[in-house]
Amino acid sequence: MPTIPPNIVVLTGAGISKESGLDTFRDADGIWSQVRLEDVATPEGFRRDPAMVHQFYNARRRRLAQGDIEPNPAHLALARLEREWRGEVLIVTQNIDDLHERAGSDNLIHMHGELLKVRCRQCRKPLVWVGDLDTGHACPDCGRTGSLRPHVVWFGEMPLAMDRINAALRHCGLFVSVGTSGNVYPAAGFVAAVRQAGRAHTIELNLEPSEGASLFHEARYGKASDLVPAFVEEMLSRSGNLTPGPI
Ligand code: BV8
Repeated sequence: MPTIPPNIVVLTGAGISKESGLDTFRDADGIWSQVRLEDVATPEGFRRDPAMVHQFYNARRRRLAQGDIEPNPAHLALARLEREWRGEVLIVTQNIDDLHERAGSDNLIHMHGELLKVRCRQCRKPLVWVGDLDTGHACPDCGRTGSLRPHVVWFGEMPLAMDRINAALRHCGLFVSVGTSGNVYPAAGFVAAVRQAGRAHTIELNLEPSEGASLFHEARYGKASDLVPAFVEEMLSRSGNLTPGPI
């Protein structure tokens, strides 16, 4: 009876995009050391000063569009794992950049939304938007002016596709966390949910121990662009006898 390879869920955070040139949030030079979360990543902040919030996301959209921002070997390795693994590989990313897509990943959920999309608060439809956004723009669908906002999940808002994510966590045989500090819920609670389901091996690949490090069966510390390609190579080289367990 051939071993059925387990389904894999990979949670990624800002750390996987750091070596592509994008800032993380909580590193010493991170985004939250430059602006207050309450001012730019909450509905209250947007209501208080929409122009400031648009400026914050416009700057990040412009940065992402710059030629030096490319998927790094970690993004590329996860896309390879999705292509070559015989079970399902689902990436759940907290990131709003498009580097997983540009690396070739298809089975991907942006649980905190996407920087290159906006949505109308009236007709709620997400729209691709690559340039600057401001309060003077009208919704291309309903025509209302000033009703467009970044298609991003702010603090106090429900992350996207949670039913699909929770089902995948319950049924996976391997949960991998890459480049996240484990500070933001519900993503930070995923490893506990997987452990509670009692089926999966869990591994953390990060620059340093996350807040939830003690909950993982296994951990490797270093740069994502080193750790992730090596991990994927090991997984694919042992694809014949796959059981969730120490890699
Ligand atoms: C919600 C917006 C409920 C987009 C973001 C308990 C349960 C549920 C909720 C809560 C709870 N406790 C508190 C809450 C509320 C809150 C929360 O978690 N607060 C925290 C601060 C305590 N959560 C929420 O509000 C969430 N919503 O729960 O809704 C609800 C229920 C019903 C109805 C309505 C609502 C929404 C959370 C989403 C908020 N939006 N971003 C944007 O602007 O980008 S969160 C923000 O943090 C980003 O999305 C980011 O991805 C995320 C997590 O950060 P990380 O990705 O981990 O980045 P960080 O910098 O922290 O860490 C980077 C790591 O990488 C580090 O460990 C570093 O060492 C490592 N690293 C660095 N370089 C490398 C590296 N690793 C490898 N290689 C390298 N080279």
